[in-house]
Order: sequence, then C-alpha cells, then structure tokens
Amino acid sequence: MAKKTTQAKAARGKARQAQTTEYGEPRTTVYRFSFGPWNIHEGADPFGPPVRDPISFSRKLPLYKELGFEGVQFHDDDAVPDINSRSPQQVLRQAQAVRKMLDDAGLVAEFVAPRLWEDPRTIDGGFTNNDPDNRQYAIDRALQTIDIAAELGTNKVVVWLAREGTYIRESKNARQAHEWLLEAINRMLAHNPNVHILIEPKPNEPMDSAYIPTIGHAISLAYLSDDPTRVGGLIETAHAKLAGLDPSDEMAFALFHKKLWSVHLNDQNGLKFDEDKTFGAANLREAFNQVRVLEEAGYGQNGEMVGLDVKAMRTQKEENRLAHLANSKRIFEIMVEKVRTFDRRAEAEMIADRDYEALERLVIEHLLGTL
Ligand code: GLO
Ligand code: MG
Repeated sequence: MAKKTTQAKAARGKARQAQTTEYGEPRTTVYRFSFGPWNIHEGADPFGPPVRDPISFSRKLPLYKELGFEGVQFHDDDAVPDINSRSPQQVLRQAQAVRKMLDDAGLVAEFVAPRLWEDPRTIDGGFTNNDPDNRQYAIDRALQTIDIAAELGTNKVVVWLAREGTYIRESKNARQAHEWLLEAINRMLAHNPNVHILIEPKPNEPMDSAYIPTIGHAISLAYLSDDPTRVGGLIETAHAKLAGLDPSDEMAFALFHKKLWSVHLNDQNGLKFDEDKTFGAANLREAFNQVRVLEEAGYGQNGEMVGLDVKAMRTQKEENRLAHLANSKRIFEIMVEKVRTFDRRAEAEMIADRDYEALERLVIEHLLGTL
C-alpha cells in the first residue's frame, strides 16, 4: 500500500513537472506550423532529371490543412508569378487574390521574401551588386515585397541574402558591401513603419562565401539599423550547421536578444550541399536541443510559427512527396513531449554534482525511451 502511494505521488510529481517549465511556469505553447510552396518540390539534382512533376500553387494550398499546417511562407513571386512583367497595380491585385485564397482555405501568410537570386540582374548579388542599376532593382523588388506582404496580411519580410557574397573574394569590396546591406535594410524600414525584417543567415551556397553568415552577423546589422526593434532573424538548422555551429546555441543567442522571429527547422548531414532534410533525421539530439531552447524561451507565444524548410529526398517517388513535411512536424511534436517530460530534478542533481557522464546518459536514454 505504502509503495503504491509513493508511486502515485511520484506519478503526480512527474505530471506536474511535465506541465511546468524549469522555472515553474506552465507550459502552454500550442505550436503553429508553416512551410513554403517550394517545400513541395520537383526533386532534381545538378546531374539528373526531375523525379516529380511540379504542381501549381492552387493545388498545393489545400494540402496545408490536410497536413496540419496553418502558415504559408511566400517568395514574392510565389504569390505573384511573372512579377517583373506586371505593373505595380497588377502586382497588388494578384496579392489580394492570393489573400482571398488564403482566407478561403483558413490559412495565414507567415512572411514574404523577395527572391533576389533568380533574376539575371541579381546573378552577382542584389544589394551588394557592383552595378548601381542592379542594386536599385534589388531595393525596388524588396520594397515591393513589403507591399505584397501587407496585402497578404503579414508584416514579416524575410531576407535570405542568397547571392550577397562572392565566388572570388577580390570581386567585391566586402566593407562597402556591408554598408550597402545596411542601406537596403534602412530603405525597407522607411518604406513601411510596420514592416519587420527577418534576416536569414547562411554561410555559403549558392555563393562560395556569403556575407552575414551567422545570426550574430545579422543581429549586429540589426542594431546598426535605423530601427533595431524591427530587424531580427530567422534561423535555419542546416544553415547553422553549414557554418559549423550548433543550431540550438544560435537560436539561444537570438532568443536572448529577443530577435528570433521565425525558424526553418530541418536537418543537415555534415558539410555537404544544403540538404533540407526532415527535422531530426540526421541528429536527434540536436533536434531535441533546438526544441528545448525554443520551448524554454516561450517561442511561439507571440505568434511565431514553427517553419519547416524541408525538401523531399531527391529520388523520392511522386506518391510520397509530402511525407517529409508530415514527418518533420511529427518529430517536432515528439521532441516537445521529450522536452516536457525530461527529468529536470535528476538533471539539476547531476549538474550540481558535475556528473556529466550521468547527464549524458540521462539525455540519451530519455531520447531512446529506455528509462
Ligand atoms: C535556402 C533557403 C531558402 C529560404 C527561402 C526564404 O537555402 O533556406 O529556402 O529559406 O528562400 O527566403
Ligand atoms: Mg530557409
């Protein structure tokens, strides 16, 4: 009887512990998920043919709800195809039509990002292009993206600085390039007093060396801008790993600055091409730690979404073309449970005792479910 009572007490204690953070606050975050239309993908590599047929945006839209996603991430030309051949009024009209499609489907736009890497004028970069006409084109397109975002009902604009960097260092003046980047951000801030700019750092690919390779670089630029409260970041797991950094520490750094406004969770198996693997597929422990950092900081409680920038494997057949999205969401949710049920008391004791071998085993056995 006595044993039973102790067990019941322990179970109650565990349940209580599972519902509160390490600081005793209730864990209430209900996560909302997002992805971009580019995450339903043709599948191709530089050496072979596409393995899946492309599908149109309107056919992708109903899949969001079916998969349990609520947020749509956009490039400007995902919302407005042939963007360069339309007048400003036509661009806005098309954005309004997309907003209606979103409303009808019960979805929201999370952010819009100017696609500054596919136009011939941005081959050598947009904001840091050596040609002033090309730089102007990049700025105009970024400002137009802000207008599109407003029509779609979001104030978040993501800037992935894809081609802002070099294949050959001597081809650009890096110091000057950073000045141009800051100028572009200030122009965007001035264009609309509500816009929030999320810089998405990445160290390489397509360029050999990219400017603003980490979140630390992005945040230092934010503080130099005309309104630091409106410039923050989006961290992608794979990008941090390509920079040789731990994604959860990168996220913690941005959270400390209150500047983590979106994430692109995925995975990356070492220093290779940008793989955009299913979240947790390469390293479960790193996935656990990312979720842990997000959960502990209350990420998601101010409307931030859990974005999954994942792609189906290049050779995946048509039939299972959405599994990477469903699986990434599922793995995130399992990790939330793992974070909430981690034995914090044992952890605290082991830390106090500096018994890190025990702590390591506790983490691994918890993840394996063998405790
Ligand atoms: C590529 C990036 C890309 C961006 C997207 C939004 O490596 O991760 O997918 O996230 O274009 O700007
Ligand atoms: Mg990304």
